[in-house]
Amino acid sequence: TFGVALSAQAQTPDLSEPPAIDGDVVGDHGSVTIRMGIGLAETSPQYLSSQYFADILEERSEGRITVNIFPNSQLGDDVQMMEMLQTGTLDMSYPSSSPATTYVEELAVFDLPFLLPTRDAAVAVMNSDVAQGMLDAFDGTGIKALAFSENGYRQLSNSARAVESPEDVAGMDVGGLTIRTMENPVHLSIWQTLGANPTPMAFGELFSAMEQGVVDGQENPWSTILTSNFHEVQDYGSETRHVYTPFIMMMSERTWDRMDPEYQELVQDAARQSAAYEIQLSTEYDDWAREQLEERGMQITRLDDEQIAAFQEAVQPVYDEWAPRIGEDLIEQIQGIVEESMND
Ligand code: TF8
Repeated sequence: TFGVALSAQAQTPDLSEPPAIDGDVVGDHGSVTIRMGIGLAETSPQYLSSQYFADILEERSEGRITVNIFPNSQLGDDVQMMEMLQTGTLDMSYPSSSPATTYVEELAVFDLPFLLPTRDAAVAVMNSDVAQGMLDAFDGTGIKALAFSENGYRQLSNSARAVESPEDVAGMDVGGLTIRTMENPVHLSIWQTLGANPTPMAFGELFSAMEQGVVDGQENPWSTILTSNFHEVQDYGSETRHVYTPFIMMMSERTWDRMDPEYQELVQDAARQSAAYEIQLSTEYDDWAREQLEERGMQITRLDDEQIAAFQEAVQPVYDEWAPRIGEDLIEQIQGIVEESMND
């Protein structure tokens, strides 16, 4: 049918080739096989950059280090896979920062709505010492956090109605939209504040929950909505850009500790390089994925500055509630980095 033919077509935009693999071949410290579980599909920037990560390790170890990638949440969702890293039953994963706040609370700063207005600002924050401090803060949790990349700007989708205002979310007479959120209290607070009925749920269960009408909608970047085929069960999208979510490349501390220091250095290096490539791919995907979704029949509402400002104002209580808990100093530091990047 037409639908199938269309989705079999261009599943990725005209993407940048991965940068050439440079750096010396490392010494022989034995064979290592790394099992890496990720949430998203084979067409996602998350998967494509993980493949690049695998290629770097393979080439620079002359085939001694192998990375096997398990996509589509087949080994578990973000929360479960992080627990598997802790127990050593999984070597690597690539969760969003939001469910990782149970390990490093400061990461919740990224969950504050409308904090990172541009991708350049977001990248500046992720490259900062403050962010490196958050990765280092995983020490002792059983998880070695290697690098930040991006999930991206989150957008609202649903099956009930076009949304252009907080009032449309709350639904006045008809009742609030039932929105699946990540397992993260700030996100819960955002959607409660907007008058929705938020339900935290594992990402892997989301498609069928939407298909069966258990929830009306969800929020994720356009690339994730497209590569997860959510348009098949979601008629409406709104370009809210309400939260920028990083991804974090992570390794089990047990796996890390078993590796020779030279291998560790290579893994850290490859993580940084593939994370940078992931951000590039994700950026390239963003507008393209929105267009693809429109072509596949999703009705997408663009919001002008005034409409965005209405959402921003409506979620102010989220700041009032969470800023003291996340830390005013930390938020100010982040805002400083944002301002600096905007002045560049
Ligand atoms: C979510 C996140 C996910 C990812 C990934 C699937 O909505 O945005 O897209 O963390 O693991 O749960």
